[in-house]
Amino acid sequence: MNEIKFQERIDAEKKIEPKDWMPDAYRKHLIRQISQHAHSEIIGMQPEGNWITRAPSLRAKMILLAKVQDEAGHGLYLYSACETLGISREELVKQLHDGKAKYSSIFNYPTLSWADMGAVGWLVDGAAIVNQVSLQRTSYGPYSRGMVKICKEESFHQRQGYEIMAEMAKGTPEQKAMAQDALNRFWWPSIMMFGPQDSDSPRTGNAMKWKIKRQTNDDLRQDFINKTVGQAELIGLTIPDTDLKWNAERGSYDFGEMDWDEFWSVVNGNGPCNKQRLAHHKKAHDEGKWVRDAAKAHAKKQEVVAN
Ligand code: BYC
Repeated sequence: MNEIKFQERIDAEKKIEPKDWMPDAYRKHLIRQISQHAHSEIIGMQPEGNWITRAPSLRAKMILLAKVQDEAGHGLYLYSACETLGISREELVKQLHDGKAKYSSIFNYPTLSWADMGAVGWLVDGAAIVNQVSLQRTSYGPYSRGMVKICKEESFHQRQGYEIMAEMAKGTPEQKAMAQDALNRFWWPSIMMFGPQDSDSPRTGNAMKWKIKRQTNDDLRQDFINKTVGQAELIGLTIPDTDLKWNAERGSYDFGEMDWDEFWSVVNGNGPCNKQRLAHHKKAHDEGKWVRDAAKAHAKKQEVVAN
């Protein structure tokens, strides 16, 4: 009975709130997805943090710093949204460290040049926006509201990345070559961010039924490609896909086959930087223990004073 009423609410486009009844599988599905999303934001600070000290101007450095801080904020909104489902932050971090929780495959690729800051902002944030604009309409209230705030900041992130690429593309031949090289390395991993093809996506069925996801992985990937091809053309860069071609009948670009072996290898912990990313997170977490202890002691003291 509960289950039928729950589905009726979803079908009527009503949001599910933390105290509402929900099937256990819905709760678990959300904890998995929202925590993966939160971990992505936090681990995603590493490839960009790598370039803060080497930004080519004070302006570029301030913008990059602000962007990386925004990612931390997004992680915190998402951890908070996830905690409303009855799991603690400690447990979520433990799941990440134990390899039980995933984060986006894209952050396991290295950032080798300043142009990569452009590619990350333009393509990675660009892909994230396409996914997250769709998730603004997700059925779980706290996740949906978090997405609204996050999307506003992501559009600034995407533009700062595109600005870097546009500047480099019209710079010296060496700068243009760096921009093209960054696009070559980040293109395929960026379109893999949308996950496996619908036919290989075990989670999509329930996610669509419960309106957690509003569009499938393939639909979102296609939207992103359609939006991005023209942006590359405008700044004179070439998308590294010889099969990319406008299909007038579909009103969409046809594109080449992704390397799914590479995708699953990165998802399963064997990408170029998986071990390094996790080791860095563990180290930072251990080094921050004194801050958590101090905050807890302070909260306890306030409680004693209040009583
Ligand atoms: N990477 O059935 P599927 C940012 C896993 S950060 C890793 O399609 P689902 C930014 C998937 O988890 C924002 N794993 O699953 C930060 C599942 O494994 P489990 C990044 C992936 O959930 C700093 C299995 O494969 N955005 O913007 O329906 C700087 C089967 O997949 C991936 C998010 O995190 C992947 N790419 O759909 C710059 C988005 N793809 O859990 C920028 C939030 C699939 O069953 N997440 N897997 O063991 C989502 O929207 C969805 O979870 C996905 C996958 C579309 C990723």
